[in-house]
Amino acid sequence: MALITYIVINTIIRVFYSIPIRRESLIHRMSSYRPYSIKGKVALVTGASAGIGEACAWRLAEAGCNIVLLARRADRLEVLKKSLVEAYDVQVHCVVMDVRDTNALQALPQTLPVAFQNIDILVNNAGLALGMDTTDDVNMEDATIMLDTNVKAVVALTSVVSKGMKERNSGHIINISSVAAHESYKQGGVYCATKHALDALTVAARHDFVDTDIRVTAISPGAVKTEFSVVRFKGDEKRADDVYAGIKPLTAADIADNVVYAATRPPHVQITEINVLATYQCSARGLARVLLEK
Ligand code: 8X3
Repeated sequence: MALITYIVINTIIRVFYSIPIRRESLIHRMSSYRPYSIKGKVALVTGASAGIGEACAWRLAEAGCNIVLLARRADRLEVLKKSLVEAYDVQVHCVVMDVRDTNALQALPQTLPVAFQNIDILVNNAGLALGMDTTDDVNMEDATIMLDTNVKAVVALTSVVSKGMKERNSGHIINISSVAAHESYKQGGVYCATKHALDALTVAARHDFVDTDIRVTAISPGAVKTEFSVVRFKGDEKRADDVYAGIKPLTAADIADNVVYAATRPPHVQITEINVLATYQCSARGLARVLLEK
């Protein structure tokens, strides 16, 4: 009896003390997981003069990337370039271009300074929504701008940049997509169609590059407060603000964080997609205006 009691107590003591020891060693082993360094890589960001693009430029520069900033607004790009160089001592090159200029886009890599020609990380961020039209009343001018910016430009730039990536057998294509890539909503037909197309392009690229070291990622955010809604509602700030009323929307920095996360996973890890919504959001139009009542 005494022997049995001894064995039971002994076993309990051993189990009790071994749990924390095993936990500690597990924590130690898990904390040795290292993100992939992208220091010295060349990252090209489209739509870099504001919002998500600008936030991506900051975070990628912070991670040590040399950056190609591409956008239409030269003055904003120059200010951003100066700030990035001062803050992180990286190389930055500005390209003032409208991504709807397909010829200029396709000629881009060769026209860059040599140090920037081998693009390692392509962030296809430039994109917009214009208006909220019903199917029977579409503004074709707006529709064409959305299709050209959100789809055609991505096709053209990704094609020419990925050619170099394939030759070097390395690179990462990161497409800034949207919750609208996965669900369509009232008065959003064309915008949702462009983001569905971007999803198709993202998936197809992964198929095309499956036997290479190239990674392809889509980041699909919901309600992010940037110039997006002001542009969609053509300068109507009140309508734009109403989109985010009563919730705490995502910020450009939140999405840039997703981009950096995907880019800094070890080379054998391919983040296919990050779907991110605001906390009081469950779908594109499923927003609980919880903070309005507080
Ligand atoms: C932006 C999100 O819901 O306005 O891509 O389409 S939504």
